Amino acid sequence: MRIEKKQIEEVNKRDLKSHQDHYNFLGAQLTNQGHEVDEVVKKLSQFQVAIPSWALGAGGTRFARFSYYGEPSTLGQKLEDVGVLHALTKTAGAVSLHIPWDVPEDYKAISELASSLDITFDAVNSNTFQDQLNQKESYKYGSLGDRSSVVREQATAHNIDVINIGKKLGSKALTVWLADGASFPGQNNFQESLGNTESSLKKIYASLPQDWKMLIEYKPYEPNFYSTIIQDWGTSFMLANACGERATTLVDLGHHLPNTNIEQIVATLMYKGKLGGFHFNDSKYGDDDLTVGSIKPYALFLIFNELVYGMENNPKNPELSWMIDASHNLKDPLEDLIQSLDAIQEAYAKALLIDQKMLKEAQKDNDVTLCQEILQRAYRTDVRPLIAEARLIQGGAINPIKAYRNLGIRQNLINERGANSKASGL
Ligand SMILES: [Mn+2]
Repeated sequence: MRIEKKQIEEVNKRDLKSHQDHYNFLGAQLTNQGHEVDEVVKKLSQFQVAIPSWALGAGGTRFARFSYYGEPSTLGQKLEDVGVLHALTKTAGAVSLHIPWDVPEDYKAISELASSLDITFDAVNSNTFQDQLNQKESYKYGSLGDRSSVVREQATAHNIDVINIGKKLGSKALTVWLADGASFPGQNNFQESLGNTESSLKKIYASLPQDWKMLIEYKPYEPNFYSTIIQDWGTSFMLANACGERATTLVDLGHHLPNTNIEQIVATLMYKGKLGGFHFNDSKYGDDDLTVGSIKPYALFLIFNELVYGMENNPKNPELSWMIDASHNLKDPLEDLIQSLDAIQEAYAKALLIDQKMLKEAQKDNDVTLCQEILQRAYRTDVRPLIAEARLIQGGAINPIKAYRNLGIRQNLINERGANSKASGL
């Protein structure tokens, strides 16, 4: 399955006039307000977000998994799906692999396929939250933080294997997320668990290539419900500092307790040059893994405000790894990912429209009302023509969901792969 450029051009024809009218109107307005519209569009077209290999099939809940037809069942098919997303949106130019679900059989073939689709390999993810077939030690009670040194060694060796696999594909980062924790008080000794985790991470870090980052993800609860060893940004930050310069914190939007001020966490980490990666999704109650921007788009905008400020003003922070980390139970996974990519671009575009100079002045004058007005003026701008323009100039679709449907992509995938094909993963 591969979308040809002329197929997209054909679909775009129908919307071209209307798009141009909207874009010209908005462009003139923004130019009058002092914005450099071409610059904003250029930034939008450069912003690439990695698609995780596990988001291409239907996810599940604790209760059931309802599969989606025509899911990719091989790594090659997963890359083709990312290729579809990238062809339509031009913002999904990377894939994030999960090991052991995505170990390539033929590295050369996989690398060639990825580059023919204009896709690079972003962070590789290790997995010590479940046991693999024929695995010697079980992760039932822990992995990198387990009280048994044999379990810790196995989990450490797995992470080093993942680095070696990523090296062969040109990846430059390892993401570590641990399920380690306790479901009941008294189950673990907190200080011992944290110490074990720290020393395991240091051993992995020692095997990290010089041009790689290690991304340490945190999460307050689940699958353990009483405590998680790396429960918050502070713990992740502390562990990253203990490991070294190339170890950083990864913020996953769903990994916070309700109402946490995530934008402030972003600012704090960037101030210290320690925000290394970002996982996009949305949530109402917990780690719900819903479509980006579907529940709290204003919070996403405020987060992007801090990201944009940090990227433009703080050279101390490393370049970030961006990824969508979502799961789909009801929607076509590819449609869901297109919606997420769109929401990310929308929040980014709006953040780029905040008049930083005027905001600084208003802050200096303690004009709180004006500060809020400046943010909300940017937020209330309908930026969709800018995003469509960014896609269009790169050969993408003006309206990717519409193009996806008009081109009958899912039906094509079902014809190719069959109705019953299933994606590996959760
Ligand atoms: Mn995540």
